Amino acid sequence: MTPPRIAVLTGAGISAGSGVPTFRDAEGSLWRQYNPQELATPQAFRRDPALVWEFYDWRRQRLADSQPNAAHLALAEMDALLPEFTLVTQNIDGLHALAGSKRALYLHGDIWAMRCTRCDHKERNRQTPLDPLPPICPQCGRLLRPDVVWFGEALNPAVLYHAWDVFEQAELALVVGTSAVVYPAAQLPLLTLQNLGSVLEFNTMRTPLSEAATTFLGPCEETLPRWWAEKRAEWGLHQSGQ
Ligand code: BJW
Ligand code: ZN
Repeated sequence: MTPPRIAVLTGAGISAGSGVPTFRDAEGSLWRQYNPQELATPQAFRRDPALVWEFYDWRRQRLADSQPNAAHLALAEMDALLPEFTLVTQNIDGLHALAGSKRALYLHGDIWAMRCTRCDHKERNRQTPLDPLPPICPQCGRLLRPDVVWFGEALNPAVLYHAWDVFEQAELALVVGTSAVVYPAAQLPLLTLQNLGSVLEFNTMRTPLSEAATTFLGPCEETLPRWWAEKRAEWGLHQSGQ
């Protein structure tokens, strides 16, 4: 049987099994009692750049020791074995790339990248902890900021249009570990449904998408590899490395 054209949307829940706090769970709110949703804004950065940088520096330090889990690895294998497959992630943690996913679209940027608030300087580094903090532009001496997309900021249009296209064309969308409340990402699986494709959701809880999707309730690091192992056999695909 030929595999369908597949689009995948991932969110913070896929990295929960790797020890990375999600945005909207209790642990995600533990950093000095701040709600991460209040720190991930341009207003917060304008008000107190040092505080926002400390938050990102803390997350970078936690991520430096994190490893991809079985859900990231299953998606990397899909990427290698399926002819028509695109992964779109809201995550900035870099764990998909570490798992071996080659063709991912990053909607919300990259925690390991930073850019100048004034000139066109951009850089990528994995230094933890950052020194100096906040980091300064080597080109013009102004503040650098994390190269991520905060609330109220526009996503990279080329990346977003590509993601729209992928979900519009998909016969099957897999939605993994996202609360499906942040737009425009949350709209993507709706495009697949509009075009009569199906949506499978892998989450520990039901979400606003669940009514229109088939939901596999449970940790995605268990449910997704199980689903993939079944489909891989059904579609006659061979496990990578064999
Ligand atoms: C597990 C699990 C396990 C746990 N296994 N599952 C339309 C309607 C309403 C509002 C808007 C709209 N359009 C735009 C907006 C405003 C806003 C928005 O969506 N607000 C909503 C909250 C209402 N959107 C924006 O502002 C966006 N920008 C925009 O639209 O700009 C317009 C514009 C155009 C032109 C010029 C200017 C502007 C930008 C959104 C950027 C979001 N950025 C963040 C921060 C990124 C950097 C960082 O990481 O620090 O992205 S916010 C945060 O939310 C982060 C995440 O990527 C994103 C999504 O969160 P996610 O991944 O879903 O995580 P959680 O924690 O919410 O959920 C985890 C899930 O996992 C849960 O469901 C758990 O149950 C589950 N789970 N363990 C499986 N083991
Ligand atoms: Zn600069």
